[in-house]
Amino acid sequence: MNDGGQRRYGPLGRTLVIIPTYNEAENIKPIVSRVRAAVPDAHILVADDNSPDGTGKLADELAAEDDHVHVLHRKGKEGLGAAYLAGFRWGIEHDYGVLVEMDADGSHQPEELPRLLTALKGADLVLGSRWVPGGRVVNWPKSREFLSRGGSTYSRLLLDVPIRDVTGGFRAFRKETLEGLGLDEVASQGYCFQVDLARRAVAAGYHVVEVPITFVERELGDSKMSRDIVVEALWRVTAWGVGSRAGRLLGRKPSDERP
Ligand SMILES: Nc1nc2c(ncn2[C@@H]2O[C@H](COP(=O)(O)OP(=O)(O)O)[C@@H](O)[C@H]2O)c(=O)[nH]1
Ligand SMILES: [Mg+2]
Repeated sequence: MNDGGQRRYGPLGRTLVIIPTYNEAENIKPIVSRVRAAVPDAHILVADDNSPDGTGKLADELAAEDDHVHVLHRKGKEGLGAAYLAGFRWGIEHDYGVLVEMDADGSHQPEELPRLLTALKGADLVLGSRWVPGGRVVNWPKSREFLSRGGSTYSRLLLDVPIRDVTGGFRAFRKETLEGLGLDEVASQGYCFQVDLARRAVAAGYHVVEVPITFVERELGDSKMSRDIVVEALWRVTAWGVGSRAGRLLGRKPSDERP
């Protein structure tokens, strides 16, 4: 993370809020209307993995009556990461200047989006953060808070990323930032997708800013968090950390040996 102090940032361009969905039938209409009210100029892309509960069809109904709403129908459940990658590609192709990640379940409050977008005027990437001063979580079981804080701390230390909330999923990217992250090589499927993008942004020297948010646990529908997702995150983060440390050690060797 550089300080960004010397940089001049271009205008933001049009905003696309990408909302990945899998079985969010109770949540999709309320969340779309909250986004429309909070950021009326922004467009929304629902990236639905053929939800068995008909979320995709509900999204189609919203799109039919509102030209700011779009739907990307995907063939089946392939994880959050794959849905976002497809959404980013769609957004870049359609020439949006800002791409936002946001959950469908109300945990990320659309009313906080204007603050993220304001911060993006002086940054390459803005992260909504639960774990900076002013950030908080509401109604989260202690076990989830422990997992999230632990995952962030482990990732921060192992990957040397100076970010307090590395796993969060309420984020605003400039298009150019996404284009510089090497998205074609991203293999992460579940929530470690977020860690992967954060570490790539830091490694590429982008100016990353954390903005405090209030994360509210969902009231309707079920979490898709699973043991497999945690296991994937743990092994990938560990492999990245060990790999980059080993690389640095090997990289340093020739100069160490120089007389
Ligand atoms: N398209 C798609 N969306 C997903 C998938 N898994 C989770 N999501 C969505 O990602 C967001 C976050 O998931 P959620 O279950 O709320 O996770 P939690 O907040 O960590 O418990 C929600 O909008 C989900 O519907 C998936 O495999 N495909
Ligand atoms: Mg959630």
